[in-house]
Amino acid sequence: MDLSGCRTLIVGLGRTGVATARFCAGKGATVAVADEKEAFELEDGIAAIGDVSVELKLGGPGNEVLSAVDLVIPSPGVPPVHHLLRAARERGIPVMSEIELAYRYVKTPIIAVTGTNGKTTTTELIGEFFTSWGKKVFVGGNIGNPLIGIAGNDDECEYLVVEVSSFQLMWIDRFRPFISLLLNVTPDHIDYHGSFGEYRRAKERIFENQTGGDLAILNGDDPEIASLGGMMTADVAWFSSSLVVERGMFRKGNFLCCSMREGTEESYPIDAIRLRGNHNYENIMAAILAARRCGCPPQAVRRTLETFSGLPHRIEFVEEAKGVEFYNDSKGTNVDAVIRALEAFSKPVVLLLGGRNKGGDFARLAGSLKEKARMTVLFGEARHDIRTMLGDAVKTVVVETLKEAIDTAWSSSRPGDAVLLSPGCASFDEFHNYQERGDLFKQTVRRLVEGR
Ligand code: UMA
Repeated sequence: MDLSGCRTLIVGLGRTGVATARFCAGKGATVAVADEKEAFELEDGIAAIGDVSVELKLGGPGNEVLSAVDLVIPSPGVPPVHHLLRAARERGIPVMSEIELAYRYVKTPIIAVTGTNGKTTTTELIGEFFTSWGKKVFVGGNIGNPLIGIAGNDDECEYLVVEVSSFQLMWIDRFRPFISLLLNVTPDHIDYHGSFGEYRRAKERIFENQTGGDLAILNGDDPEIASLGGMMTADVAWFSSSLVVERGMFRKGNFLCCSMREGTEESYPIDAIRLRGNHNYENIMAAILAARRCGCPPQAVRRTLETFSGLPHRIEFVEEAKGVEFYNDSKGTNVDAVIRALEAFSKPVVLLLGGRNKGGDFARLAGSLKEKARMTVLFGEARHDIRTMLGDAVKTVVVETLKEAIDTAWSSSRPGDAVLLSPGCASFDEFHNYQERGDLFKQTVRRLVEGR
């Protein structure tokens, strides 16, 4: 693809927009960036653009900005119904996501991971397997460092391991990972996609350009994903925590077993794995399948599993005080993530839930709450809606902010409890992102504990 002289319009000046603008300008394109925010709200983005020649169209420009444009590149957070994207399609102007553009320039094989939950852990774990094997890898994508940042400079990498979101997959055309992983699909981002069906269809696009010799790694426990198996053009490997699978990985007692190579026994004892929880064993099996397909030796896999302790903001242990343990799962931004987090606990949980709802059905939590939670503390914009959806499933206290929720949880908890922030909602009502929310949780808990 030749961008030289191409008149590009990038929509959104966040991390993706900045990296894409710099890339396109470097390839000789004429670059404009549109954003609904004003300059004073975009200081970081404008500073990161630096001295690269970019025309800024800020404050929510109208469709006139499309008048001399050859290519539109939306940031992931820009919904498909956005007026600029609609108008571009009506005018026949190509719309392409950043991962599609990056794909046109990379030479290194791509391993792409998607799913509603677990994609960051799985992506990082695959990266760790390769590092332990002594390979040079790029690990990025939706994690925070966009793929476009390495595009054209990937000569030294042996693999590119990227987390991809439904938002990014919406706008692909030829994007073809040589290994694609779909971990699970449960309702999320309905506000963006319009329906669960559309969200699923976007996720499934990760396989659409794969051919024989490529590998699709699928969750055998998810009936909807399982039904995709017969439609794949790529080779298929399965992972399952409930079934024995012929080609893939499965859980047998205290072992994760691999049945990829006929006649060989390959298993990984769960006792030697640092990560905990069934959801993590699923992520691990999917990651092992990807790494082993590339030839990563079992010794490198085992070494990594013994030390890899997970990521910040994913069921992250924070502190223990007066017999109460505090866990930060700020990345748990949908109902299914909360259910998975609760599954990881055997002690009574005081659950902090709330923020900005993305269309989640919190009534689905009732069963898990009855089984696992002593009480819930609801906070943020969605607190009253969640209260209504939960009914009387569990004892509930409603407060306004996350800080108040932490105070309430601390004063209501008993020795032997776990206080868990797994909000099931986006953070944007109170914070810039889930990291900021998780950091505030950790700081506040540590202060409380110091002042005990
Ligand atoms: N904007 C508009 N109009 C809109 C929407 C947004 O102008 O209608 C502007 C905003 O004013 C802002 C910019 O677009 O200035 C933000 O763009 P963005 O929301 O796409 O954010 P980025 O900073 O580019 O971050 C994106 C991903 N964000 C989303 O998918 C919402 C980041 O994933 C990703 O790490 C980053 O690219 C690098 O690839 C975050 C995320 O929450 C972590 N992802 C979701 C998830 O994991 O569930 C999908």
